[in-house]
Amino acid sequence: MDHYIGGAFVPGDGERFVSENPATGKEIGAYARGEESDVASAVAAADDAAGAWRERSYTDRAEVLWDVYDALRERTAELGELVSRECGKERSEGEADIREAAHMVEWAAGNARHPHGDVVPSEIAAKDAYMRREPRGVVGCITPWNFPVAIPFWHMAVALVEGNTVVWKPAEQTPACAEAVAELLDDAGVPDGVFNMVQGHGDAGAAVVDDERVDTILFTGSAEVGHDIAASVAREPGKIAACEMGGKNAVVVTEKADLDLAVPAAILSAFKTTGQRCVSAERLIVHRDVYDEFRERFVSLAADLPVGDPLDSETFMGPLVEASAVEKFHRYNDLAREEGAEVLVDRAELDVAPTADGHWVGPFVYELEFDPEYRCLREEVFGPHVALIPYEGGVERAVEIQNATPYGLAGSIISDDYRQLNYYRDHAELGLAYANLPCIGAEVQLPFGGVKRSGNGRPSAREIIEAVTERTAWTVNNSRDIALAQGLSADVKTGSEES
Ligand code: UN1
Repeated sequence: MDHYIGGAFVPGDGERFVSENPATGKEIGAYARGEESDVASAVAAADDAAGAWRERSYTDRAEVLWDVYDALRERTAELGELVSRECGKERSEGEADIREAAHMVEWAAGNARHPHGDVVPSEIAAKDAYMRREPRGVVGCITPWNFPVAIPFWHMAVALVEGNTVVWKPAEQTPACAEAVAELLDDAGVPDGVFNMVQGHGDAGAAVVDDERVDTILFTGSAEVGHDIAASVAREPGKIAACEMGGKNAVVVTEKADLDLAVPAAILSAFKTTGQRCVSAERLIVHRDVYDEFRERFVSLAADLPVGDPLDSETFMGPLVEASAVEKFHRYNDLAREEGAEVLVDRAELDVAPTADGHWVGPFVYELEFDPEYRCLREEVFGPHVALIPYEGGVERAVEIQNATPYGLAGSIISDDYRQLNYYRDHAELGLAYANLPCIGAEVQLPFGGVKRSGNGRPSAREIIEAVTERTAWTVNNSRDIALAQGLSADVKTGSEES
């Protein structure tokens, strides 16, 4: 079935689109493209359900999610396999997607028994001052294909527990995963209209963004789309958007790095998920003193990483998600060559493709002296395309190179020197920073998002609460007299007739 609206799976009458396994080209399912009218029905259902849902207690709302949590835990292997089949991530990553979803649901539902808001002192002893959170209303969630179960729950779990109703437009590459998520919420007994899902493409997402009954937009995806959303939301008074977008992330390897740690950290950062995480590293900034050894070890691993069937336990990298991703990857590899790269590993066209119809590519690794003008060092490719950039001098220079992109999502420094770590901590422009680790693998209890072109707001975990709630500042007087703050006189002066 296509969409999930008002508590029921409903067929759409829009043009149909097909989801294909990126490793085999085989069809997984066909779904109706959501149209403006489908989005309008979903928003109407969410709007109707909002009043009753917000009246329930936090723990009551969380109850629905605990059933989802149990199902995610029980069905990790099965749902993880669906993720691997539909988006091409290797098996452990497919399962990690489900685990991350379960962690987010656990965090959000557990929150129902944690303090919400703050009690603050008042200037006046007889006054109580505190903040209360209220749901914003209808939350529109627009999510990417690369974490097709985890990221929807980043958005929706918190939004629902906080008392909002949801209209979700999943990625067009992963409709089968979206349907599985909708089934989980349906099985858990989410009340009709509280959760709605409309399959489809960017036009359906735009209809969610533009609907005036939608109060908050949560978006994780590309910078182009995120900036359009932020711009259109800014024109609508009262509506807000939290967007988390791409990156041109880097791992810095200083002359004080332990290369036994640096090399695997760089491999994982660049090639896990075939480079298709928003936090994947496409730049390795390596001190000249350790450069030759690092390059040799990195290149020999990259040249040999097993690329193949995501469901085969020997596989490190699955395919890219779709043909346009392969085309973009080749385009940026060509651009790197044009900009003067010395190519160190080129497995872009694999010698033996694991299947005839998959979107197969292998690692593309090159060396390039830093120049802030090079587009291949500034723009996101979203694939296994990585530059080795040697640097000389102190960690200050490495950080200058790290910051020389319009993005500021994730980054990592590999160093045993605490002064270098501290300099990086204080000067690298990042939303997610790592020391002696890959720059992937954030946990849900941390805020997730970036600075600069990478995002405004953090559409995940703790920080989502800010986007899906209003805070009402309450001041309550416990006296029969009125005393005002700032020494303001509370005297009500009498009229001038007597004088
Ligand atoms: C993304 O790449 O879009 O930090 C999200 C990580 C994961 C989430 C990645 N927990 O790598």
